[in-house]
Amino acid sequence: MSFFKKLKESISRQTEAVTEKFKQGLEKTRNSFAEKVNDLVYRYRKVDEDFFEELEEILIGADVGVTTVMELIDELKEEVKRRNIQDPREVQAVISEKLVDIYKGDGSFDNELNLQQDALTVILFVGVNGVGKTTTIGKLAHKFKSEGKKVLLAAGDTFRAGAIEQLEVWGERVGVEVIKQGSGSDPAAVMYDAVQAAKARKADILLCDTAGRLQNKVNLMKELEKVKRVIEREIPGAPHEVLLVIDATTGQNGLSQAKTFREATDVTGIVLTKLDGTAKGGIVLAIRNEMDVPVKFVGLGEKMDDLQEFHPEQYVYGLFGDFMEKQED
Ligand SMILES: Nc1nc2c(ncn2[C@@H]2O[C@H](COP(=O)(O)OP(=O)(O)OP(=O)(O)O)[C@@H](O)[C@H]2O)c(=O)[nH]1
Ligand SMILES: [Mg+2]
Repeated sequence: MSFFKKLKESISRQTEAVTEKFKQGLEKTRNSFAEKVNDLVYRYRKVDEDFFEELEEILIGADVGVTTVMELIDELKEEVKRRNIQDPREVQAVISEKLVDIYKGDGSFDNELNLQQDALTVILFVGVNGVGKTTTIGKLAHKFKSEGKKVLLAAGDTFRAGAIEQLEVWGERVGVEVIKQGSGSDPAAVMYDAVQAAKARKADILLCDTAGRLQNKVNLMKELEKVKRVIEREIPGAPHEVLLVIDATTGQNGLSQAKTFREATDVTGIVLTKLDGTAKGGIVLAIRNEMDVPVKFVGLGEKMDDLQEFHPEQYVYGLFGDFMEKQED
């Protein structure tokens, strides 16, 4: 079976609406990155060094990350040799295939959330200011609620003016309760309250917001540790997920922030927001490869249902699907 057929088969496990979301959200990246690859494979007559050099530039330009690009190019060269590919247009399918492979790695990678059965699941959101933590919490609350789960939000950002109110707006919009204290109060105390409330109300999910900025980075990391300890003490094994939120539009910069966070706390997954706002959506692959933490969700817009579970096949199809359909004709 061709890779394209396999790709279509695996995305057909999700609804058309999901496929459409990925396609729309990836429009900017598709228009630059995928379009350039397409142009490249039609422009060249044979698969030579120049071809690979240009491809390398395109990939780096899409923020795939130098290390990942080198690896990808090496594997592509090997594959081209092995399959004796002469026609550059045939390389496009191999590129798509390798992008999925790189993401999936040895297959041990899991984008599913660690949800507790018949018990409270606590999810902590961390990340620098403005990346989309609060918005992601609102979107996820909506998703869980529409699945019939009882959701509670914890207003752990007591530092930034307006942060508590922003979470409350989401709480109202979605119809879930927000546990809060006054601005400037101790976030660890807010978390303590929130965990007690979640237990008392028999909630299924507690989503905890945190500050993205404090006086300095050391304080921020210390505060996160403290918040985490309080949750752990109240519920052994919690937080069940620590999701690091990264803004895709900040590219390689976001990646280095992510590394700082990973060093300070045990990050269990990444939420990559604002993919819709960047032409450099290759950052997904750089994160996967350089962080070794799965991207669990991607933000593909500002609306409530614009947060999607990340599927590498949907991603690659969203980028190259149209071009591949044309080639198949
Ligand atoms: N286009 C787009 N915008 C997004 C997405 N996710 C979040 N945003 C926007 O990003 C901006 C910042 O989002 P917040 O949720 O306030 O970010 P935050 O991390 O909580 O920021 P702080 O509270 O300051 O630390 C808002 O205007 C959101 O609407 C996304 O996936 N796509
Ligand atoms: Mg916030």
